[in-house]
Amino acid sequence: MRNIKHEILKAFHEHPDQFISGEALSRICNCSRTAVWKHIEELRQEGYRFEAVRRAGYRLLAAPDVIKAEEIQAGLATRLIGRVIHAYDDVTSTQLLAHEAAGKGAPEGTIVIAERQTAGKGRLGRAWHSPKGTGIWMSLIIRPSMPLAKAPQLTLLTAVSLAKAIQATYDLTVQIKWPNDLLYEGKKFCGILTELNAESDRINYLVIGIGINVNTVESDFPEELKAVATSLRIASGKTVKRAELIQSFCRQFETEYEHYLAHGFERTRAEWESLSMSLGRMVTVRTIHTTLEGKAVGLDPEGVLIVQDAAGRQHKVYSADIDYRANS
Ligand code: BT5
Repeated sequence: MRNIKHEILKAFHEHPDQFISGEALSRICNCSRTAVWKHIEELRQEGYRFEAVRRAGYRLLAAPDVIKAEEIQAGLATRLIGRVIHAYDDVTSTQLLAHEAAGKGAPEGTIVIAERQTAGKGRLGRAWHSPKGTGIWMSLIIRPSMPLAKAPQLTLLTAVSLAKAIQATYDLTVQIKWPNDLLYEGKKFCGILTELNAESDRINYLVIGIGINVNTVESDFPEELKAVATSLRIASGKTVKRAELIQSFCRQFETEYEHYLAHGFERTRAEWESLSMSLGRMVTVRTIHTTLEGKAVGLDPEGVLIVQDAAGRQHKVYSADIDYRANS
C-alpha cells in the first residue's frame, strides 16, 4: 500500500532544513495538493512541527520522538534490516508478536517494536522493565541458514552492532558483559534476548529481542533497578531521538550480519573481545546446575566463553550468568 505520509517524511529527510513546495510534494507523492495538505495536518497532529511559508512551501522543523515505522524508515537505506516494521503502542512482549509474525512468514529483517511492554521478558523467565516512551523495546526476525549450535554467535553479533551504533551516536565508551548485557560504568542499560525456532538441527528463524534504556531518567526506574541500571541519557547527558538510534543499529547490524554470513564469525569474535569487559577478569559463573570460579580468558572460534579455573583447567561456558569477583 502506498503511504503518502511516509513519502512526505522521506522527502523532508532527503532535504533537511529546506522548504519544499506543495506542488513539489504533490508531484513526489503523486497526489493532489489538497491531499498533501491533509497529510501534513495529520503529521502535525502526531507531533511533527512544520513551518509553512507562502510560495516557499513547507519546512520540517522537528519530528516527535515517536516509534513509528515511517519515522524509522525515512532515510534508512538498508537492504534487509528494518524494511518491514510493525510498530505498536502497547504490547505484552514484542518477542511474542515477533514469533507470531515469523510463524506467518514475516521476511528476514522484520522488526516488531512497541512504545511500552506490559510483560517484557528477560532471560530465564526474568522480567524486563519497559515503561512508555523512554526506551527501545524491539524484536528482530532473522532467518540465517545454519546449524543450531551457532545461534549464540548472533547474540554476540547483536551486542557488537549495538555497541558500535551507540558509540557512533553518543561518543560514549560502552562495554559488553558476557553474553548479553551492555553496560556503562558497570550499570546495565541494554539487554538482549535471543530466542529461536528450529527443526532438527536447522534454524527456522531467530527472534532477537533488544531492550535499551534511551531517554530514561533516574526516577523512571523502580527501586530494585536504581542501583544496577542506567540509561544512555543518564550516561551521556544527551537526549536522542530513538528512531535515530534504531536506524544506526539497523545499518550496523546489516553490515556485521552480511559480513558474518559471507566470511564467518572471526571478525565479530575479535570485535566482541575488544569491546568486552569480561575478559581477563575473575568471574563466578552460575548455570542452573553448577557454579564455577575462574578467569574469563576469551572466546573460542565458535564464540563459546572460556573460563580457566585455579588449577589451570579451561572450561567452556555456553549459557550462564556471570558475576565479577572483587579486585579483578
Ligand atoms: C535481558 O535479560 O537482559 C534481556 C532483555 C531483553 C528485553 C527485550 S525488550 C524487547 C524484547 N521483548 C521482550 O519481551 N524482551 C526483549 P536478563 O539478562 O535476564 O536480564 C534481566 C534482568 O535485568 C532483570 O532481572 C533485572 O535485574 C534487570 N532489568 C530489568 N529491566 C531492566 C531495565 N529496563 N534496565 C536495566 N536492567 C533491567
